[in-house]
Amino acid sequence: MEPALKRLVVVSNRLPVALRKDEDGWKLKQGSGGLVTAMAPVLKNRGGMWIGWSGTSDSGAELDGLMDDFTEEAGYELCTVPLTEEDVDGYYYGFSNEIIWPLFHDLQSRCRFHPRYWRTYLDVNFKFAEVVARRSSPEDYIWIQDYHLMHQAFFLKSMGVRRNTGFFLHIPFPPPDIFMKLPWRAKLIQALTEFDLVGFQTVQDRRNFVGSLHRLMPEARVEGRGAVVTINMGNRSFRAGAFPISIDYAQFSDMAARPDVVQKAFDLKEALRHRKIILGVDRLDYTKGIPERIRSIQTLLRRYPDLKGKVNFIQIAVPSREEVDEYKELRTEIEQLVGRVNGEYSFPGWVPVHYHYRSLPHEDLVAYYAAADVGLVTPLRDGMNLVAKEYCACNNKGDGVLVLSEFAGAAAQLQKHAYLVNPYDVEGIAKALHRALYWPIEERKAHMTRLREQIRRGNIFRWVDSFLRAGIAKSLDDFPEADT
Ligand code: GDG
Repeated sequence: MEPALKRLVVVSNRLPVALRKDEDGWKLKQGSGGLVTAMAPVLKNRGGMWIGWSGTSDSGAELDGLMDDFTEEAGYELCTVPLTEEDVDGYYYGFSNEIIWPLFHDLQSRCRFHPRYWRTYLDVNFKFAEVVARRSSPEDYIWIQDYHLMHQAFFLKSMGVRRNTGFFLHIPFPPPDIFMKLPWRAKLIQALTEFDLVGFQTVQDRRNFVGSLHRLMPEARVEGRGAVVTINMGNRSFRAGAFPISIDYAQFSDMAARPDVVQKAFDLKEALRHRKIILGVDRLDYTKGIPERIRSIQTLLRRYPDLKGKVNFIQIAVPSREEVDEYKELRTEIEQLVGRVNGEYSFPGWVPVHYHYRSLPHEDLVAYYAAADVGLVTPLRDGMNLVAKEYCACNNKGDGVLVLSEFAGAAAQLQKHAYLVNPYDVEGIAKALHRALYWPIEERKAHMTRLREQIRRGNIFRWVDSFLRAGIAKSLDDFPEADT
């Protein structure tokens, strides 16, 4: 008989806290992302644990004390995996961000396939697995997050440690022709088959994974249909499924309705003289399609002179991986493009593009979402894209339009009621924007209402629940199908 699940152990590259050192010493703050919000209640109820890197190579009694205080307050334990600077360089900046990140986003020309990165990736995955083995017990459910830790089940098994393991990939899984470029493709795909459950954002990602699996491990047989399938490897089997991640809908929608946030949104509109607002919000990353988006705004103003002086495009770009050259170059490219469009079209009293290179406080971000007439979300490729869902959740008036890249995972779910565009097609985006800005209010409301309802139902709590159910269910009959 299988043991009953006692605790949930979440494993991710980073712990769900931010550490900062000032003149008085270390400070620790709980992270505020959707993942933390969704996991925290489950971890608390089950008395679980989160294992990850603290974000610093420093250690000592002061940091341990802060972690203990956190455990007491949050109701679940934090457990640090100590990493050296070399580890972080090869495993995080190297293998994860210079190989897997671009390759899995179909941008293989940006990959640097250094063998050293691969070796460090394995070493660090081994270090994580040692901590997981030591700090968990056989009844625990081990939920591993994302591409940094794809070898966890493999190493646990090689140590002879039996655990029920689930893995969720937050980024896309590429088509087989792209995956095959990876020099370590066979080892990596085999490592993924060692998990008991492998979760993807979309059915297409799962299909891509199965496609590569068939090429590299021809003995694999897929059984079943629907959101979760069983993959039989001859001597053992595992499950693979699509679990589209989401947001804490109520938290966003309620915040957008708060009087102080409504006031902030109004002040923003007032400052822009109640012109139409098109909004883009992204981490500054080359997968997000920001330069193409700015070019589409340039095309919009060139093609449709009626919009001059009547519309503003606001781009919020959150600094990310700033020490990496490619990200520095991207920042320069974006700033030059913004300068070019503003140089070409501004006149006294109107600057078309407003560009913020910083992270906004949560309330301010929600006010921007609430004020925007169009949410413009055009990644070249994206696992899901939470911004698309957050924009809709904050649009309490229900009259906004979501213009969404067909290559975002979110498009698989939201395609019926979002305006889908090809992020490389700047003229197509310009046309979509022009239409969106002139769309009759009844139609906008009809589509936005459906989008909001869909996101409200398929929220982050449902995501956690459906993944855990699939992970813990003994057979697929015990598992109600996820909404894809
Ligand atoms: C990865 C996958 C997948 C943005 N600006 C500010 C701010 N944000 C927050 C947003 C949103 C988050 O950052 C970005 O999430 P995305 O999903 O859009 O993108 P990634 O960071 O690339 O996430 C992605 C996701 O994992 C989850 O599985 O959807 O495909 O790439 O939540 O709100 N937050 C604050 N100020 C800002 O200025 N406070």
